[in-house]
Order: sequence, then C-alpha cells, then structure tokens
Amino acid sequence: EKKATVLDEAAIRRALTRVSHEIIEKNKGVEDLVLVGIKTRGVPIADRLKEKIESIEGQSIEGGELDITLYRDDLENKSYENDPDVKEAHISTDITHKKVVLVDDVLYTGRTVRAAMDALMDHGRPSQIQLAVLVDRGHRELPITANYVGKNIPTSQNEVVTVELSETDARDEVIIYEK
Ligand code: 3GP
Ligand code: 5GP
Ligand code: MG
Repeated sequence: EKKATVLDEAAIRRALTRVSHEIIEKNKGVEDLVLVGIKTRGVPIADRLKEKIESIEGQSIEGGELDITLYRDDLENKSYENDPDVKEAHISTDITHKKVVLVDDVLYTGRTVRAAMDALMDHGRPSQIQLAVLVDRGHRELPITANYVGKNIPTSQNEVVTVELSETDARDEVIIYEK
C-alpha cells in the first residue's frame, strides 16, 4: 500500500546536486577520488554524481561498481546468519591510496555496506572509504553511517522505501510503502 511520495524527480536531482558539492567540498577537489556504485540502483546514482562532479570541477574522475547479493532468498530474513555476499567487483582503476566513495540507493541495516567494504579491501588498500546514499531509512544493525545523505527518511520496520530511477525504472521517484 502506497503511503507517500517522499522525493520526486526535481527533489532527487537537487539532493544529488547538493551531495555532489558536499563530496567536492569534503575532499577539497576530486584528486584521487573513485566513485563506486553498489548494484543495482547505486550504480545509476553513482553515475549521476560522477557526471555532476565532473561538470562542476571540469575534471574527470574514476568509477566502478560492486555487485552485492544476499545469501538469503528473501529480504525479510537478512541477519547475522545470512549476510550479504559480494558477487562481482568491476573497478576500472587501482584503488590503492585512493579515496573511495561507495554509493548506494538505500542505507538500512548497514550489512550491504559492510560487505562492500570487505570487497574493496580485497581489491586494494584505499586511503579512505566514504559512503553516499540517496536515502537513509534508519534501523542500523552495525556501527555504519553515511558521509553524504540525499534524504533521511525515518521508517518503521514494516515500511519499504521504493527507489525508482529513469535508468532502471520508468521515472525518478522515491516512495514509502506499507508492507
Ligand atoms: P537495488 O538492487 O536496485 O538496490 O536488494 C534488492 C532490491 O530489493 C534492491 O534494489 C532494493 O531496492 C529492493 N529492496 C526493497 N526493500 C528492501 C529491503 O528491505 N532490503 C533489501 N536488501 N532490498 C530491498
Ligand atoms: P542494508 O544492507 O543496509 O540493510 O540495505 C542496503 C541495501 O538493501 C541497499 O542496497 C538497498 O538497495 C536495499 N534496501 C534495504 N532496505 C531498502 C528499502 O527499504 N528500500 C529499497 N529500495 N532498498 C532497500
Ligand atoms: Mg541498493
């Protein structure tokens, strides 16, 4: 059951523009920066941030993607017994000594990000790992926090945040559903 649209196309665009500026400001430019999207919807978000940052700074930056899948068959039973698993990593560049910004659509328990950090460490030795998410819906089960947040959406456990992006879906919209 649909409860509310929390972000429309313009709001998503503005949030990502702000986050782009925050990334540039925190890193004092884009030197040694690598943006790594977590599949599926973290990837188009990372692409959008990359484009905005490149156009603001007039400099190209590296990108990559990680495919993190859960062991489990359903999203409900994600727990310490069935943590997310890294399927594939495609990172165009050597991340050693680089500042990696992980990008995901929704931050929830933090277990996906933990798995993503493990994968990055297997891949090289980044000098720093930062996290950017479009939506932080709360309910962390690990001491993980995002450096950049498009929108904080306090949710209950029986709500689901649906992220639709034009690259993967018909349009740009973030909606809260009651399960
Ligand atoms: P995404 O891969 O595009 O990010 O996790 C697989 C998909 O299921 C995700 O899409 C995500 O949008 C969607 N999803 C909805 N609710 C949940 C949830 O509570 N946990 C997880 N892991 N995914 C969810
Ligand atoms: P976590 O591992 O932090 O619990 O969840 C993060 C990952 O699960 C994200 O990649 C995200 O796609 C997905 N996820 C968790 N909760 C939600 C949600 O409410 N909505 C959507 N769209 N994805 C979610
Ligand atoms: Mg995701």
